[in-house]
Amino acid sequence: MKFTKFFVFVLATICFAAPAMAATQVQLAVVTKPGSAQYVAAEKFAELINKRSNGEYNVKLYHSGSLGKETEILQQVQLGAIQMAIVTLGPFDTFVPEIKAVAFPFLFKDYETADRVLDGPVGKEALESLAQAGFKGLQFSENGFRNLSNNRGAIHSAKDVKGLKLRVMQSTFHKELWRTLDANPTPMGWPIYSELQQGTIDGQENPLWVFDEYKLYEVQKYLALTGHVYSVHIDIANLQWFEALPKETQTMFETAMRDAAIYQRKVNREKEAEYLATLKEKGMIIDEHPDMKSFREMVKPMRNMDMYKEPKTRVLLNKLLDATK
Ligand code: EAX
Repeated sequence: MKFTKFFVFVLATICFAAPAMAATQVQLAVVTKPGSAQYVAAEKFAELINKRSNGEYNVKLYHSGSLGKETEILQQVQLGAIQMAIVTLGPFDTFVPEIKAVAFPFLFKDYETADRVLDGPVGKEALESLAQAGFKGLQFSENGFRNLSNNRGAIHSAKDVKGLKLRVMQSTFHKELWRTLDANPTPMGWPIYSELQQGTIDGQENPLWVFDEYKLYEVQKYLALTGHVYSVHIDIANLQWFEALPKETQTMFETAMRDAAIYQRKVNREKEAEYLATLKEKGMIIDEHPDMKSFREMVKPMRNMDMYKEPKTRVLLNKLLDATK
């Protein structure tokens, strides 16, 4: 009797504990902190994978810069030191030049157009272009429309940007964009609170959630709702690692990331009005209707710049421009 009980106990331990013990860990990094847009997508993805794989896979999240800036995170995924990441598009363009086409200024007029194009065949093609740098592009999730803030003075039209010491992402495109607008752009990783506080830079540009989550209203006075670039995050895996997974696991990862992105975009959009209200309440001086015609005019020559002449970039940009019509 005693023996039988022991036997049942051992058997139960093996049956129930073994799958948990055997869980394969997947490391996923974001540069931002819990509560951020990247983290909301990452957390949802982890939850879905843990559930849908019945504990066979366990997604471990790294955040708050614990694995470095976004460029360093990309390098680690590239090397296979970690398997996955959710990274802002900006820093990708030093790895895959043509991906910058997706950030082309004023490309998407609204969220619906962004979803339609990025979830469609052209978006798929853009994701596939990441393979040349060793990335499996799984999905686009959302950072949001970027808005310009600064401490120097109110910015209503493009001419007010002249000489502004502006932090930009570590991105070829973003630097060029702000040069075209006559600002004085300095590429830096994230976060940038202390640089803004110390006045090393006058301004920066980011979606509204960033101002709230990172308390930028404490160190930035003027905000103009320029929405100049629809900023995405790209949800990636190390290509070699991903391709070595069983087919059905690959599908599970793809589907979970798609579902996580759809969920995260919805959350981001639903909260936008609330974010804006908070920034007003915190005393930021907000121009809700800057003269966007002046910005559009000034960035018009960009599409003929050298960086868009590279054939692959040109092709992708033209496809994107076509698809947004
Ligand atoms: O996602 O570096 C940036 O400006 C990003 O937009 C920021 O990490 C928030």
